[in-house]
Amino acid sequence: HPAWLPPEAFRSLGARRVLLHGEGLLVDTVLDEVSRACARYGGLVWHSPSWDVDVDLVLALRDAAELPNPSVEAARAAGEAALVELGDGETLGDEGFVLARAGDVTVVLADAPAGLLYGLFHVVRLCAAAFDPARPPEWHRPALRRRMLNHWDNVAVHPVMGQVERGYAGGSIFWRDGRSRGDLDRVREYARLLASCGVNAISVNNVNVARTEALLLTERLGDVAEIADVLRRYGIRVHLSVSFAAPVLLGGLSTADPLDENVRVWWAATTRRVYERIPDFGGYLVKADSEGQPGPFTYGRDHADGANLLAEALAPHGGVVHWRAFVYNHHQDWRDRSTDRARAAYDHFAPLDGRFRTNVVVQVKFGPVDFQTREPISPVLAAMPATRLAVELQVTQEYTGQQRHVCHLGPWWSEVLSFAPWGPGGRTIADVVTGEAGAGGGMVAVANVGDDPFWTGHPLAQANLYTFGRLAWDPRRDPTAILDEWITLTFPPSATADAELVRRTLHEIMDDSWRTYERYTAPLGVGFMVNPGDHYGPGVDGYEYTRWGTYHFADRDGVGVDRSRASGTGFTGQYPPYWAQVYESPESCPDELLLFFHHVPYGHVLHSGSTVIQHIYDTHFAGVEEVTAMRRRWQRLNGMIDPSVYERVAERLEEQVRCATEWRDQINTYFFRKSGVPDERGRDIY
Ligand code: BDP
Repeated sequence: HPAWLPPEAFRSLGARRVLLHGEGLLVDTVLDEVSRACARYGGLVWHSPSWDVDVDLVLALRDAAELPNPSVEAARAAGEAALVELGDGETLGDEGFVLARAGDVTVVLADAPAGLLYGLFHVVRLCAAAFDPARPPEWHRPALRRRMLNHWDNVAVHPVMGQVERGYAGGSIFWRDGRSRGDLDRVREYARLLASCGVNAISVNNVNVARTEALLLTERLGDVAEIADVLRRYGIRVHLSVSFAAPVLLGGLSTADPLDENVRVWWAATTRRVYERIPDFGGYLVKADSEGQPGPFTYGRDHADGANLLAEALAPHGGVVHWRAFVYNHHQDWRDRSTDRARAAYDHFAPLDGRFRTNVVVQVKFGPVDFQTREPISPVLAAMPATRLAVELQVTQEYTGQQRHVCHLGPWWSEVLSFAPWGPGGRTIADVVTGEAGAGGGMVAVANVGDDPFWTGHPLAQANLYTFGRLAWDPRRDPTAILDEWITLTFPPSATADAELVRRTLHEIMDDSWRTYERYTAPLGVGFMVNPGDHYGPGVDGYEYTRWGTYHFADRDGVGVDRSRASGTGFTGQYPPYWAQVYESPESCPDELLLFFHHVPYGHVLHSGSTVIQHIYDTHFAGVEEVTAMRRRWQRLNGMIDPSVYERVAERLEEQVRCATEWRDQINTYFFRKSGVPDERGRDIY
């Protein structure tokens, strides 16, 4: 299964003499990794030897016993000194490590085994640079404690959604026919990939919990425990999506009311049994009162009551509940312009700030609507300073090309994370999720992996998974630098490849691919315009007269959703004053979000100087040209990389060109027919 971390990525490490010092499950994992690399490339590895050995790399726990080995002790002392110098009073924590040079030796020191594992993967990423005598010391520690993926995997195939809801990479790697697949090798490989980019938590079943999935909490807990045993070896904890109605569904109670004593007792007992089987179980993930899932509203309770019920059951065991803020009315009347789906999460959750227990993390989609290619940042993230908030991203490309299109999402996520909701120069979303502003709750993303031979359908979509992990480790990192790491790890130099050409070509194709995707799809932040149901390809009026609350309001005069306070839904008022004001008027609203916030005439002049209608035409023509260039560039790599990867990407680029052309033509024609305004440049619009 081609992925980053092929054996060749370990070439530099595998040729060394390595000493590993410490005990524990994750230390054994490190030993296993290093041994395999050394067996392949001729290096040697010692685990806590009692005699003196000559080494190039030391990976050691700081509190491991002293060794009768002067060069190792010297390396350890150098690592300690570097730590004092760099650490500035900070500690390495459970997952951090320091990397330093001592004479001819590179040393990685950590306080806990997970730190050694992350340190090992860091050495792999650095390749030969890890052994550069001039390399200054460095230390690393994740900015976020929990870096989590949510799998929307159904245990059995769902009649409409298939096995993996919004999955574009085949079936589940965990489940088949209502049971665990039993193929734990694949899960182990996956865990390894995730650990190498820093992910340390996964929920293994869909947030839409049908009865078969609900059973994982009780009858089928053994299946979950098996998966947990594998993930644990790579420092990953397992979490479960649970049904709020579980006491009724599974426990035979007549109610799931969060304030009912029997319900509380049921959750406490059920949760205790989970921890008996899985002592390091992470916790629950809940989608409640949303798109048909049960929730506290049924009993006249609010979402703090609901979340606190589960949090109370988890607290004695150190577990957390991730409670999703994706709550809205999906039976809206499209004729009623006074309601606005964008307002829903804030309206439901902001008033509850301060009422959630400390082991509740409110998990907020990055935008107010639903994972669109472009949306403003959810105002909920700035409205709940006393609540632990996690931002939820979507690695699976539901609205961004479904892993048939190249769409590298790193730059988009970085924009989300660096957004300053209280105004430029102020605290950012990265600060909110790390806890530097507010209570801090982490980063979560919907996974994009399945049992496809390339893991993610489109081999280049693996970069999104890798990038998510690395941004969750450090939300302030440059996404292009992360992409560069992924390229180097995935396509290490080989006899047949010009590594530099491969690298350059992939950057040319991927760096700007999210913006390219934006150019040929729904314009200026208006969103949707996708085919209803499967959400793939253009569906210009697909959602316009439906109950889902996602409209563009295009008519003969103009397009866009008026969300201003002055004349619209008032959504702009959910932002802190700076952005409330910027978004309020079409004059100050950024171009890329104009149609999200305003209904404007087609002749409205953007900050770019173009009119809305001409912008639509220009970007749609440009988008298709860019995709055609991607396809041409990819052809350069024929013969240089794994032929199966080459072919798969080539085939998907064909589809991307086809689909982008369809988008261009339908969007351009739609707006031409609505507006009657011809393209200034006289290109073909039908
Ligand atoms: C929407 C998806 C739907 C998910 C929902 C969610 O279309 O399949 O169940 O998000 O986040 O985008 O729960």
